[in-house]
Amino acid sequence: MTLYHSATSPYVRKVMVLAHEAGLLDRIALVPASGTPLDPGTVPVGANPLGKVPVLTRPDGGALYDSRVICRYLDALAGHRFYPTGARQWDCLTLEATADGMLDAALLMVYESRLRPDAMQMPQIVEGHWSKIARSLATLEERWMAYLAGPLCMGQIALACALGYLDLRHGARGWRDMAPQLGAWQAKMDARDAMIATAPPN
Ligand SMILES: N[C@@H](CCC(=O)N[C@@H](CS)C(=O)NCC(=O)O)C(=O)O
Repeated sequence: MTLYHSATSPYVRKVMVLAHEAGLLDRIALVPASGTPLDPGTVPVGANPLGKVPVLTRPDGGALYDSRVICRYLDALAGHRFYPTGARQWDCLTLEATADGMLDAALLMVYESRLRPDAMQMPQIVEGHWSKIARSLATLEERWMAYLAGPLCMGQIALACALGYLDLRHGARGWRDMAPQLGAWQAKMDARDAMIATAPPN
């Protein structure tokens, strides 16, 4: 399999952390790729018309995107270990959706400030995106700590990657002050080999 990869993409990181945890790394070749909404750059748009990474091409030639689909595929290859069934199933999927939504908002904040010329900046949009993240942090802190204390699942991996991306791009916002229990959970996640091996460059 070939994974179109960017070392700073938190969506790629989700895939890489899962591949580490599932023992699938030696089956995946990495190809650097990156783009923005203004220019798909080196992202293979023939494989993913949305022009985003990650993209995974399979041995039979079919391409998979986005990160949630790729992670489901890798989990199936690994024997269905990271998406629980039974009572935890819907919580895991909701947690992954929450983490991905936080990531979407965090990435759009970056695009707003980096891609829009100064004269077209609209701080309200950036703050609106941050509100989504802040509400998610509050909800996770209030209601999700018991779930997060349970066995590792893809929702937890996605959340750890989302919080890592907040540190990378929005560290000045001080998310740990808003969610100290989550901060302690993240510290444990960050100590895992898979998280250390996939930490984004500064
Ligand atoms: N929902 C997608 C989001 C992927 C995504 O936004 N990737 C960013 C890199 S972090 C990208 O390639 N952006 C280019 C663009 O938006 O055109 C997923 O989960 O894979």
